[in-house]
Amino acid sequence: MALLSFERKYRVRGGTLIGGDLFDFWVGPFYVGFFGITTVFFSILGTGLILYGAALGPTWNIWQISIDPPPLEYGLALAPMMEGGLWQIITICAIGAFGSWTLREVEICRKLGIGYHVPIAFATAVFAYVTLVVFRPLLMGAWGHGFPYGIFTHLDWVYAVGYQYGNFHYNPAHMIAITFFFTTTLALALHGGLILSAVNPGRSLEGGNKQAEVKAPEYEDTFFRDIIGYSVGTLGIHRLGLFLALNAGFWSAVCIVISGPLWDDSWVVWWDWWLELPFFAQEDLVREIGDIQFGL
Ligand code: UQ2
Repeated sequence: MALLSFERKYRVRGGTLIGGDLFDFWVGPFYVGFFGITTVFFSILGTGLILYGAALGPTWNIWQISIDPPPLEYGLALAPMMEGGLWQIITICAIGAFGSWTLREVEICRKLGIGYHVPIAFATAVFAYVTLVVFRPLLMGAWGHGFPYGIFTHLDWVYAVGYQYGNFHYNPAHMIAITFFFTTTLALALHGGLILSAVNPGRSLEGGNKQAEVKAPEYEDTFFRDIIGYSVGTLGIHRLGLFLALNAGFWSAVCIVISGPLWDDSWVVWWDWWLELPFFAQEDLVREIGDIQFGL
């Protein structure tokens, strides 16, 4: 079915989560809905407040502009505007916009009668952000533990928090998250490469210099059976891809939320449980490895 006639078929009333028919319409190609309105509202308000904070701040240098969370002394209280209050309201706007966008995706899925995989994927990224600026600050008792909204200042924040826990690469959840990020890029590179190789196969072996015909999915399966004896399948690669990507975001949230609330020492030291295993617990060895860790 051509796209335009398909749009006529699916652009039907209903499927909304809130507001009934009130915002159930399209503007050009865009579905609006109640959550389209709230997305626009929170985005404009949040962006406006960032610009307001920048205007009151010391610099227009794009690299140095920063909207900072309140000092730790404010705990979980509301802070004055120029001492983190702006950051608090901007954070509410960001979560309002991301949440609205997620629910607008849900409404579109309901109209189309498709699964909720895309909003679930988006919500996982939102969850990682909310973990950084809400859940962890709540667990640690101060909004000041959120990260600042600035290009260089957020890098400085990651640097400072990373070294606060010794060497963040020793955080086991961080290790798992990184492994999922890398495996996601491996899977997407394999998948993108495989699809393009089948759709754009180049010149054929037998047909002289003739352009070869586009290949069917059997060829994709066969490539991987030939090379590693296994094909995960055309549906399977997408299940695998979604699984890998969701886990990358999820373990990122875990690795930061356990840093502080669950473990406030160096992540290097966390691995001492290994040295304390019965068959490994020899005091001289524990001391020796301890010395190596502290560079003695
Ligand atoms: C595959 C398949 C696809 C693919 C890819 C594979 C026909 C078009 C990429 C191969 C993927 C495998 C074997 C899994 C690799 C595992 C990890 C953890 C990266 O078989 O089916 O569909 O795109």
